[in-house]
Amino acid sequence: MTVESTAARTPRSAGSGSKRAAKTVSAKKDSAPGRGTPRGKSTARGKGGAAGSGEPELVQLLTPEGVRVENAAYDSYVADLTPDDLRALYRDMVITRRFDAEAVTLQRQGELGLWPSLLGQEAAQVGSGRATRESDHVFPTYREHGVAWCKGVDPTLLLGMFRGVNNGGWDPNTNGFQLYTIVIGSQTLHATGYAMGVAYDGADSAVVAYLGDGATSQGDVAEAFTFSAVYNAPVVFFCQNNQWAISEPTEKQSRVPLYQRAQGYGFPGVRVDGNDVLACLAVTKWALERARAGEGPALIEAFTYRMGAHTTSDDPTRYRRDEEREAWEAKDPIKRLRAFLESEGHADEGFFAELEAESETLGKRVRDVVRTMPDPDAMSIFENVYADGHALVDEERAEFAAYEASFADEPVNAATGGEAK
Ligand SMILES: Cc1ncc(C[n+]2csc(CCOP(=O)(O)OP(=O)(O)O)c2C)c(N)n1
Ligand SMILES: [Mg+2]
Repeated sequence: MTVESTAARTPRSAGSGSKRAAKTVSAKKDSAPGRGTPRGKSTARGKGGAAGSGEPELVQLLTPEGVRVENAAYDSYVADLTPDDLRALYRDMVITRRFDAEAVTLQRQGELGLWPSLLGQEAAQVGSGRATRESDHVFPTYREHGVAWCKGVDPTLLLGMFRGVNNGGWDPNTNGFQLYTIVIGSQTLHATGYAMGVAYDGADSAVVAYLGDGATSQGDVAEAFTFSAVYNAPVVFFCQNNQWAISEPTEKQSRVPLYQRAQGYGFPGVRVDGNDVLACLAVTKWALERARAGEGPALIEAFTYRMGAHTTSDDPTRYRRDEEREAWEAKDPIKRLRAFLESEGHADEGFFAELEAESETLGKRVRDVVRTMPDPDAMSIFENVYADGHALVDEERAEFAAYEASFADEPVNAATGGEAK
């Protein structure tokens, strides 16, 4: 298979009178750097380009300043977005960011043991999440709070695991959103196996496996790429390259841009502006459509930035510079969509004020729910280990029950408030 550059980022002066909600800026035809169309072709393709020009091109539909730019290959995937749809994408990102900030604060107050913030990655998650259909199945890492939101998982359910009161907190089958996975890269294999099953069933759905830049160094990911390619599995690997794997920068993980890895496995790879919600939506729709059409896997590298710490246990000031963060602040995903909505007259002050109030209400709900989460029954750890019973689990359950029961006879010390000594 060949990889061809199809980048077609072609700005010119703003047009007017477009019927589309998302007005575009287009360039003279002959200045378009790319070619080809993503629709219905099985050709491996990507944004290779950039011979001698440093960073490769990425698919971008909305500049950091909020100007819509034309992209011949991907425009059609967002052409039907109405002003309502655009406001909904904005709402998703704002709500997601507000929820995330609340979780960070709750961790700081001792209500959660740990929290991996998604700050800065809202567009990558909302764009890709909204590209999925209800029947599509998602395999997240531990940071996909925005995708969970898009799949309809109640945000408060995400917090139980980080409070240590359950091992996941939601049923993966209810919303097509698997449990969070901490073992880096392992979910790409789960997703591939699931996608192979989807193909065997002949189901009209696809699978999205989320992974980080660091995860691409895992053997599991290499195996997932191999299996998905040879089995032509309907899985989209959505890699959020947030530039860091804890304190390890991407350049120490790969000699080539990550999306180019796909070429060696025989499927297309595309780098997209991960802070551009429209571009993430368009590229993921493209990849999901071809997966559902039996054209196999694709790798999307969403080029973005982790604005916060790796988790609340991490201090990024020890390994990265303020200037780097500041440069990415100028590319903020929420600010750029707001600028676009305002310049197009798609949203007024009333909309933003209402959204602010809605976010505050969610914040309060999250606080209330977390603080009143009941402690789990000690024996519940044995539930959901296997779908059916298992002799070893039964044995361990009995052993633990006996251990717990051994405390029953211990004398209670009234002076310590009833605590046994
Ligand atoms: C198999 C495995 N090795 C190491 C770790 C420790 N670890 C937790 S997060 C992380 C970095 C992951 O980076 P990346 O894939 O870029 O995802 P990000 O956290 O940036 O979203 C590592 C090494 C782990 N959880 N699992
Ligand atoms: Mg990373």
